Amino acid sequence: MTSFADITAELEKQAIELPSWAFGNSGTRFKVFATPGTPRTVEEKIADAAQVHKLTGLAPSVALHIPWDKSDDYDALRRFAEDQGVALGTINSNTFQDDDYKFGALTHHDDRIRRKAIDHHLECIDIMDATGSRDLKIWLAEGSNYPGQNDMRARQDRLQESLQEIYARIGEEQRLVLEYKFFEPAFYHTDVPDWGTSYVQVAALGERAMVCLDTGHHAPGTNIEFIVMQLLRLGKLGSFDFNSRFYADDDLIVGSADPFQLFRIIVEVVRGGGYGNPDVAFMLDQCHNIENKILGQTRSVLNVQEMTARALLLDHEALEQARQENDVLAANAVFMDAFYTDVRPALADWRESRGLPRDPMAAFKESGYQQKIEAERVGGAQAGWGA
Ligand code: PSV
Ligand code: MN
Repeated sequence: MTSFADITAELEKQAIELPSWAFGNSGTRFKVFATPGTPRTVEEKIADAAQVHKLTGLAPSVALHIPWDKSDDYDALRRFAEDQGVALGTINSNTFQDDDYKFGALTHHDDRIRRKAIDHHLECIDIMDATGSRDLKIWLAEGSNYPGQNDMRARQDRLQESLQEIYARIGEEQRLVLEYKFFEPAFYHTDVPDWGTSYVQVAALGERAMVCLDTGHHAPGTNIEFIVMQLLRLGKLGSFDFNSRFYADDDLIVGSADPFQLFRIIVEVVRGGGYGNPDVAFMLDQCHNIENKILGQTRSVLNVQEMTARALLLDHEALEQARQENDVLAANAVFMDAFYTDVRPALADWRESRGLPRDPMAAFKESGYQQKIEAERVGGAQAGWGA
């Protein structure tokens, strides 16, 4: 049996990157609700993200989205983040909010538009050089809505050409990470719909090109942990965008819709050597449309930590024995025992021993930080999608 004492050293290795956009206003195509205290600037987003790290010790870096988080001085932004106790992380490109990209960006048949999209990515790499970021994350909103609308094959070829040019500019210590999503905003076909397409595209680039797995980007019922296993086996799982879904790309708090799925995913991460491995970045990609954003992010990183602790507690010896004996129910029981272990009291002790609050959610409410930002952040335009 593995005990909690056996896994404390492993827990120290956990680092979860927060998305700057989780702190801005978000919503659906029906309504974006404004909230008092919402950041107006990238600095305010970073300050809020730093609170989550202060409360949990789990979130030492913040991902930026360009142009949402554009700055005149990325060196200064980097120092600002460091002063807050966090680092700047992944740079996310954005080719989904410019009119030019209505019919595609990196796959577009019009060379002018494709050039513009490639240049946007080169600019993102310049930003990475200044912020010290390692990863360029590319998610493409391109595809088509109607059968016959596009030559899907030609678009794959143009995508590879575009990615080659971007990859050629990636530094020795940097990586290109390609995210897939099976639908939305395109409804008939998406140019990078699945892990296989992402894998094929990045494998043709080289070692520093990897796949990003966003947990919300699969059809209902998909065995995501199988994909995790396969990508780790191939050495191509670069990062996770964690979130939860009930129906589509809901971007709800990770571990809220299906905690058991999160457990199964993390078991495969640990099994495949992806845990505590800097090559496999744990990130959140979430929105907090109706709940408090700082608390939403705090809950999220705690959920990931709780499932990680349970996955680390899995009794591999007993599991292996049951497997060797083809004892299906015993193997499943060992698996479920780990999943049902309540690690919350032990994690509260773990936090206390590191000078962190036992209950980070309560500590935030008592800190007065929310009241402070609501009083201070008056006027200006609140950050949100497109801002
Ligand atoms: C697309 O749905 C996505 O998951 C990509 O990662 C984007 O960058 C992000 O959401 C924007 O929230
Ligand atoms: Mn994502």
